[in-house]
Amino acid sequence: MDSLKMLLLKESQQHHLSLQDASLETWHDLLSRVVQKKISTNRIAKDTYATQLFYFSMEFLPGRFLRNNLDHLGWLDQAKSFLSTYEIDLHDVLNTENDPALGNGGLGRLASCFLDSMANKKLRGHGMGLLYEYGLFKQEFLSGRQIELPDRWKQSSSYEWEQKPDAEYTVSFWGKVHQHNNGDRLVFEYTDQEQVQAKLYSIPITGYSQEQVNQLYLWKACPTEIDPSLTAEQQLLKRKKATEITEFLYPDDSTSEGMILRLKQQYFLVSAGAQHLFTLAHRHGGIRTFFNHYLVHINDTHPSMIIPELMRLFMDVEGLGWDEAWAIVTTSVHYTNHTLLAEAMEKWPIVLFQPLLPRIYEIIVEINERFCRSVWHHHSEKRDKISDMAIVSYGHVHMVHLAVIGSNKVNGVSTLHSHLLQTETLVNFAQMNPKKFTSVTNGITHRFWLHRVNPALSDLINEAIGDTWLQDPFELIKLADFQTSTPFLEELSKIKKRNKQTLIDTTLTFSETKVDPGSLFDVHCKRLHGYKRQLLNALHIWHLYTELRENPDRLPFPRTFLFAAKAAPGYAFAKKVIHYIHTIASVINKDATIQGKLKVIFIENYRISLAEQLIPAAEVSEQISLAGKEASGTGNMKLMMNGALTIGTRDGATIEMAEHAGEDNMFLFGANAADTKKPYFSKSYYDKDIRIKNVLQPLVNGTFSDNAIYSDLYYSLIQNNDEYRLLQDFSSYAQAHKQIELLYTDQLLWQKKSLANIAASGYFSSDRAIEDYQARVWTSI
Ligand code: 26V
Repeated sequence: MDSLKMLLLKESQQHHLSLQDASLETWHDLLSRVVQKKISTNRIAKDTYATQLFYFSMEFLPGRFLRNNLDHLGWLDQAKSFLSTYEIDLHDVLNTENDPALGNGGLGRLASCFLDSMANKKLRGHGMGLLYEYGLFKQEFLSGRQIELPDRWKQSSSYEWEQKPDAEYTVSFWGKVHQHNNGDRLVFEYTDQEQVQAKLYSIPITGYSQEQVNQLYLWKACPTEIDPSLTAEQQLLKRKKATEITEFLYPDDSTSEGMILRLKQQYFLVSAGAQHLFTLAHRHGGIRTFFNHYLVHINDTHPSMIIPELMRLFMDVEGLGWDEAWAIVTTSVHYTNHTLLAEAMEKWPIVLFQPLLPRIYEIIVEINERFCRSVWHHHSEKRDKISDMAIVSYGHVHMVHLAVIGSNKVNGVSTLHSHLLQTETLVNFAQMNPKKFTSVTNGITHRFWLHRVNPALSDLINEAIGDTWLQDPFELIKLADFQTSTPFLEELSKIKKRNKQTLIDTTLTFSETKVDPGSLFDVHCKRLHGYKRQLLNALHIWHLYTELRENPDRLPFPRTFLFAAKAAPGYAFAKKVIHYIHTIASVINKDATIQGKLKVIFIENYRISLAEQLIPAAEVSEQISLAGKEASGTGNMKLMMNGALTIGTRDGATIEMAEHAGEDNMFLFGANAADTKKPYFSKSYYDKDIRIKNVLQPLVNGTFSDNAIYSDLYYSLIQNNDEYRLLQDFSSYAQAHKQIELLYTDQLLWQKKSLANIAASGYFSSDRAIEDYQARVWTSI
């Protein structure tokens, strides 16, 4: 077998590259190409006809590829040593790779963690998404304000996406549907349609064994063939209308044009994907046995039009009757819900939907009518609920209802979230068909989020319990035996210190603020959203600051609060919170009277490669959403796995983390989900707690600026009755922080609790989540 060195030399000769003066990017390209070739030869050898799962998602956040693949091929050490003969550091080469930021947050990263676990568990499971030209925006701060810059992630160093020339499909929008009888079957014809070409790209997803190489399939929208009858201007317009479909992730949908573009994206993904599955089905035994060969999973409601699109293909193209088509679709499709927030429940105005997707709309109307009729006849107890459960009602198409009605299984992503889904949000559906609903608590790939991002900790674990945990994360529980071993706990502490220093040297060097590596690192990293309550953290920091101004000795050690978060471009409140955090940071960080006891840093441009640095350095993990709002959270698991102690509410998967690690190894506080149903009057908390008054007054009394720059934050909390109940939890949050401070002075006990968290984190591996999906949802693979 050729060594990596031989392959690199061969490849460089073929491309006439001189390795002596190759740039880091050139090295990256070269390594990528060799790795790709190696993986594709493995792939050909392993193809089988077993059932395949297609995981449809608008988001994927795979992180950088090259490092993962070198590791999986067992080539990391060879690469390091070969490059060092040219005085090149492999790290520098790997760092040139841009993150494919084809996602927004937890939803996208979950999809990528699942792909990793499926490949490692040798399941045939592929991703199906869109190849966005621009990733999620690049965030910069200008005078404390977020500005959004385009993320041209493909333009510089990137991993090569392979185009599949035999997979091209036409996706059609608008136009008129004409149907007529041709003998015994209906024939559909369309006129005046706008057509777009879908081209397929893919990247292999590997696991350690190399026995199963899966694919992340991404579609790119291109114009169909040039029509010579069009003027140059018309051709340009045609090109724009096609390419804009896969230009951006989540284009602004505050206008009708924006909504149409979103709908086009969603339909484009499912139509191209479904046509591809039909092509594969025809190759492998025909479409009538579709469900023996293919499973479709929809990641949230964005791809739920796969249901009417499959119906269209089965009926209009293949000539199946409704009942047979419906039976196949509702056997093959499964749906995961990822949020209960009303604002994220997708619904589209019929006036936009119907003209854009006329045939899909017809099919949805038929699904809806059949569903409503069956409720009327078979669930008479729900007759008065029909309009609330309908897909088409109140002038809108309700995508959650479509997804539920057309899926075989529906699941939430934590025990609490699934419970709320079944007892509140989707209660009528769950009562009618309880067996359809299940729960699968999310998970994260421990190979990436522990072994890869925290190699020192991974080595320590290997020394202690061997390396079988890499394939069986439940093995991590064996670490609990080391809770009484002082040398082990001291080693754990040293690793955390080194990770903190690395973060300081790599990421925080760009900050003007000097951070003490001996300070307690408290990390709040996730999307910026009202319900995630970054503002609660910030208000508490201001409270801590006022205490320190009175008595800097109140804290025996310094604390550093680190934030990293992107706000949706149109979300004014979230952007204001970013600005507020910058403002308090600038006051606190330069105030000499507090003797450096407190530092606040907002790190720019949160993304996977930053999370890789930040999470291993965290000592405290902020999981402080309003109970009942965070469906699961996955950052909570990543931080736990890296030994951070959680300060958190009883929300999402944090509840289950406490069950596994023990409540006394966490700092739980605040109202629970049931409490949040009780009446609430924020002003009463303001009136009775002087600390709250003291932190809120500066928002409006000119402390930070002459104009009322933060009055909107103030009004949201007082006049608008504090939708996310920050004031209700302020006191218990402050109390939990006091407990953190107390515990941190006993380093051995701190490390013991940290180890308890790492040991209990195996349950939160996506390997376990995938096993649960196999047992409860995808029972045929
Ligand atoms: C909804 C919308 C609606 C309008 C604008 C753009 C947009 C983008 C994404 C979404 C779906 C949000 C769903 C989501 O990301 N949920 C998160 O899923 C994670 C994985 O299950 C979970 O850990 C988080 O708790 C949950 O917030």
